Amino acid sequence: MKIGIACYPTFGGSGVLATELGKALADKGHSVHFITYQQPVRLNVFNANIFYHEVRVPTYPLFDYPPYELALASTMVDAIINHDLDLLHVHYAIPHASAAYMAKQIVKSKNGRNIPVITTLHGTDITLVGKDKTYEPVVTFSINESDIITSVSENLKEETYKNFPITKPIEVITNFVDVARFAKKPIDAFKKVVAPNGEKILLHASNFRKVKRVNDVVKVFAEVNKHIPSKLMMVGDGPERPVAEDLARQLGVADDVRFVGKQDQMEDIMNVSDIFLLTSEYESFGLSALEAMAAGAIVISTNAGGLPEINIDGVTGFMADVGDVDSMSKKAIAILKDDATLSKMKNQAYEQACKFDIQNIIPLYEKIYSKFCRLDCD
Ligand code: GMT
Repeated sequence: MKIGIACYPTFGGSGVLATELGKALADKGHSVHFITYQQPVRLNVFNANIFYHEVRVPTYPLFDYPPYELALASTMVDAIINHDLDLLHVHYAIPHASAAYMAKQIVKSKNGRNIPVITTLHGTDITLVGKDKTYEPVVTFSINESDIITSVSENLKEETYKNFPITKPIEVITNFVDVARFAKKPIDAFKKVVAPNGEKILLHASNFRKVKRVNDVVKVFAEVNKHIPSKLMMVGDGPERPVAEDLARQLGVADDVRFVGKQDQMEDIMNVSDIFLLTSEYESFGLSALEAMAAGAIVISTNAGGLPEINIDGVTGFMADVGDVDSMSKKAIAILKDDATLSKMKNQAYEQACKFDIQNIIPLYEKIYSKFCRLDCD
């Protein structure tokens, strides 16, 4: 089939997921057309089935706010008509679902075709930004106008019904991970650079926004570090990074914490890590935690949102209430002192990740797409 994918091109989970989905579909022979303002970060391969349509937003002195959504809708129309797309799959409702609605109406008026729109809800488009009164009417309308709505976890589906008057069914298709990519042998030389004396390695990766509570990550680590020779890798960037760096200095652990910024080779970093820390106030799913599990790290997380759907307390890691730094620290210290149980739980984390392997999830999207297969589509 010929599939248009609109997403954010950044390191955020929704963009990563959309890009990995597009790459996998292209590998299976579908033509995939990415429509976004920048080459997606995970679109790092050449594949003859992948096309990229850049959304350019011309500026004008009158525009304090250049109208990205209009440029996006126009680029969608161009891709749909000139590449004869079968459907449009948009990731993260804002502004992709409303732009898709506009594109659908324009295509209908131009050539009478009713292009199917699939909207995948990812998290903050519902739980944070979407329910803000400023956006809510447009978000509700455009979700309801989508031909199919999917969400990445059961929890997000519930949150959507709770916060928006959605009149259609929402299908849960969970996020996925390419286990074959993440489950590699750790690179010893890399491990030596991070932990030269065989220290345990803790890891956090995110966009360092408030919702991630990165200060809790640093606090947990500072406690662990008092009892266990250890290092903390902080991957990613965002508004809370300077605060977390300050806190690491205040707590006297700055020498054992590395803020390494945005990284492409997440699998290599995750492979050498023992514990992935995710202290978020909310996660619809927690894709980074799933990737860490596929790489063989256990997860210590909060029990917020959809995290209990992937992290099984006492099996693949541990969970605690949001803000319960004490409990997360104690669990981390206990498991890092017990190599046999740590190794067993790492295997269990890997097994759990396998249930979310890309090979199991892509066919679920293909099944949805096939509902819109035209006579000549393959
Ligand atoms: O806010 C973020 O963490 C980024 C955001 C995104 O859309 O880029 O992530 C959301 O979508 C991811 C992929 O589906 C989920 O794994 C994250 O849990 C979700 N983030 C939140 O719900 C906070």
